[in-house]
Amino acid sequence: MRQQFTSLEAHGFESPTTQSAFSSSISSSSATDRRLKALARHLVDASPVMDSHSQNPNDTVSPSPTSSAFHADSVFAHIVRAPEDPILGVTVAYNKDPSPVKLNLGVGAYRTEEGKPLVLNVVRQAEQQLVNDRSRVKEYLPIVGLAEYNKLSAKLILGADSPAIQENRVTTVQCLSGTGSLRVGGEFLARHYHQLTIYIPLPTWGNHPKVFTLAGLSVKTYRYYDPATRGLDFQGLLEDLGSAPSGAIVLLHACAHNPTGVDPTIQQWEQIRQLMRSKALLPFFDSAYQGFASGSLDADAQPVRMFVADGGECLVAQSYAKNMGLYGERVGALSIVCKSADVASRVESQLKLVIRPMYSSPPIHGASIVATILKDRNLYTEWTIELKAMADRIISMRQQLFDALRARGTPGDWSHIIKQIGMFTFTGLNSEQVAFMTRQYHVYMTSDGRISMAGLSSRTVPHLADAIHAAVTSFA
Ligand code: PLA
Repeated sequence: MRQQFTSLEAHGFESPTTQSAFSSSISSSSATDRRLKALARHLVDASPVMDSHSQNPNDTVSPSPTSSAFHADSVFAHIVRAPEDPILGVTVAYNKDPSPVKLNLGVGAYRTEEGKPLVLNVVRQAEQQLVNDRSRVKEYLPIVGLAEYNKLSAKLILGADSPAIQENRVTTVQCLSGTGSLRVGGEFLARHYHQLTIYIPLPTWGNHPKVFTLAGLSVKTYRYYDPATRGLDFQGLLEDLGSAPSGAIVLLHACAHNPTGVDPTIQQWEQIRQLMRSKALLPFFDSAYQGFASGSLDADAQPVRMFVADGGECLVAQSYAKNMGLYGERVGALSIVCKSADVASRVESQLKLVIRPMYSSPPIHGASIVATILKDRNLYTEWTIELKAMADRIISMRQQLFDALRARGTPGDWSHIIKQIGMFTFTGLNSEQVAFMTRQYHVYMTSDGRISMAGLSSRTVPHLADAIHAAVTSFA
């Protein structure tokens, strides 16, 4: 299988040469060595976009505390400027733009029809309850987080009637949102699992390769998206997973694949499951959008539940950033489904050794909000209604953008906008067209052509459609 790294490179990941040279040079080293080497390479690779400390021959200003001469003997003088993050850097650029028509469709953050961030009503209610409860204190949580939250989170993703939960063979630890859950899971696997290769879809969320490389795993890709059909490359996926070494870890997006918005059908998931189990590939689900794909928490958890129902083992990283709008609270969970309660409890004891030196224990506030909502029947029901409303608004944005492009007679088939699932549309626009849209129309999005539909509103759809139309007709 040929590895394809182009899109990973676009996300600031390493080139194929450095990747393979790196992989072979570290194949025999320990997990700690791997991590240190990965870190070293990561830092060296950061391309020097612009060295602010470089000597400028035209600089006529005399040395001052901010001039280069003054800094020449800094112990950090050799440090090169790192590039901005490919996703979060879009917001940095957006914030600097004074244009009144600017539009941020980079990061996947939900906005209302008025273009404002949304705090869910249920979250406000839960916070009020927490504030009113004078018995609540701010003591440290245990290393694994809030016990009640962990139980409820496992139930949410695996289902209330999950045999794995009833048999006590799931260990769940509260982590720092989805990213932290992936990182803790990655580090645990690097220390204790016999296969150090993780296969991630091509393309995938730009942070995946970085998280897993720094956790000490070797990252490889499997084919996922076919630009020609703008759909799933199912054959390619089966071939690549079919030729992966037995026991390899496979990262799967539970639903609403980022950035493509393309998910396997349930029948395809079943085939993936059979193939993976027959080769003992270890599933690591990233569930960052439960409820955002279909509007139903249960429907979106279906792929994960299929893998748990067969009695096999898997890992699941959950995030409440999007589905509860708790982005900045950093609330997530890592669950590891094991074969027995005994194994699960030993796994948990080792997870604690991963977490303690990393951040000791997780924060209390966000997890308390989630637990308050999940355990209260009324709040829970209200949450599902608010969640469905967010999912529906995103779906209506898809239709409106599609209609607007149709109305403009924009060349091309834009039906993928209404077919794709979740927060993002993978438009197919190239980096040149994206740069043009940002320059001329102040539309901010990632250079791979992904737009966050959740950042769009009825008011801004015409502006985006104008920008896309101009980009497509100017750069065929
Ligand atoms: N996994 C996937 C697939 C994601 O898309 C994201 C977030 C995460 C995990 C991590 O989210 P969390 O740590 O906040 O829970 N992706 C966003 C934001 C929404 C980002 O890049 O950090 C995105 O715009 O792609």
